[in-house]
Amino acid sequence: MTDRDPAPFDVAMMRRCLELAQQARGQTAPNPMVGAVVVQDNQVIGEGFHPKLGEPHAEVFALRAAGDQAQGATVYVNLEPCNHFGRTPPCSEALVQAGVARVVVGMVDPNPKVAGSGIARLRAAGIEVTVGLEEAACQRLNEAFVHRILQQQPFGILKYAMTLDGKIAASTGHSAWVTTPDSRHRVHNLRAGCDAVVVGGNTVRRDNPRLTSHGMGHNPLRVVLSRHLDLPDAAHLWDTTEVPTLVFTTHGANPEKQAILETQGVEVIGLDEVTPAIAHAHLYERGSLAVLWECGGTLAARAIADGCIQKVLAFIAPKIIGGEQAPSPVGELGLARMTDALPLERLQWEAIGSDLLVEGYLSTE
Ligand code: AOF
Ligand code: ZN
Repeated sequence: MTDRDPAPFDVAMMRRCLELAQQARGQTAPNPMVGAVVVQDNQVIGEGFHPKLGEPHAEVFALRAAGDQAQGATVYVNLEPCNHFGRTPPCSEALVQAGVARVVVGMVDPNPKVAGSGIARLRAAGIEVTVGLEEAACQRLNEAFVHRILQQQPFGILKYAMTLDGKIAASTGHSAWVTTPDSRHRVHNLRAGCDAVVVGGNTVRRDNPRLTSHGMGHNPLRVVLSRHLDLPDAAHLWDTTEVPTLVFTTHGANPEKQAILETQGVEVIGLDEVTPAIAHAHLYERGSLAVLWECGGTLAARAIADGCIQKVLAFIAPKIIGGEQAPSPVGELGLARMTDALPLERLQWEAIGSDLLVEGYLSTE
């Protein structure tokens, strides 16, 4: 072990912070997921996480749990403690007041209101601060928050399921199911970590999906993009008793249909133009961090062209459906040469039963 290797105990405590943070997965938007642990003499004496917007931050819960014992303790937290009066007072001050001796931070908070000032405040008070422990895992956990804060856009994830020959449905349009129940379970779990899930009118008409997390946790807002509002009168998505649905359409596209949807509790927003970029801008205003695009190829191509997709999750099933007219995951992008193809970075491959999940990020270049 070199001097620069972090102590295994510190690593374990930071991983515990990440675990705690994820207890609020899908519920913190537009805030990040944060967990904190207070340790005295190698014993955990307080833990906490940020449960949702407007509630105290992770450090406050952890310090409360530790009480007076926090004096001289080490605090672990996956995101730099804030140093501003937002909806809550600064955590930096709470840490100073509690008299902690050391703070171990996973990553700097990219929020311009914080951006290193929390760390500086702690150091100015004589607290020893270590920054960047398990940084890659910390960045990944809050990748949507980081993207939102820096780009002022939600973080877009395109998810699709296709056969080995690259089709998302048969040429008849039939698509239930491409992948195994295990892969679909994984998608339900993915939805639980997202704030909104988006489809186009075609998906509603053809598949009548529910787009819920099927009891795996938080349910995202369900969003439909439909220029003409040529949607069915009855659909699973119009059952808004448990999960809300929002439809973006063109101003005055179909007032009768709009009334039918609204009486079922669906929110309908008329826009000058229905584009992925405009939908994303609205979802940003509503505080969304992660937006999951589960649409067909035409809309997926438009979302990519609009810069709405940062990450791709492709579930690939080992079967062949064939069909010249069978749809594929991404429609026309206007790319003429293979050298123009959009490369994915930071790839991960995972076998899920007989299916393969390929995950990667669209290059920001
Ligand atoms: C922390 N600990 O647990 C979280 C932090 O509106 P507020 O007061 O909740 O502040 C939100 C900002 O605080 C958010 O954008 C991010 O920069 C930081 N989140 N900071 O010290 C936490 N959730
Ligand atoms: Zn804070």
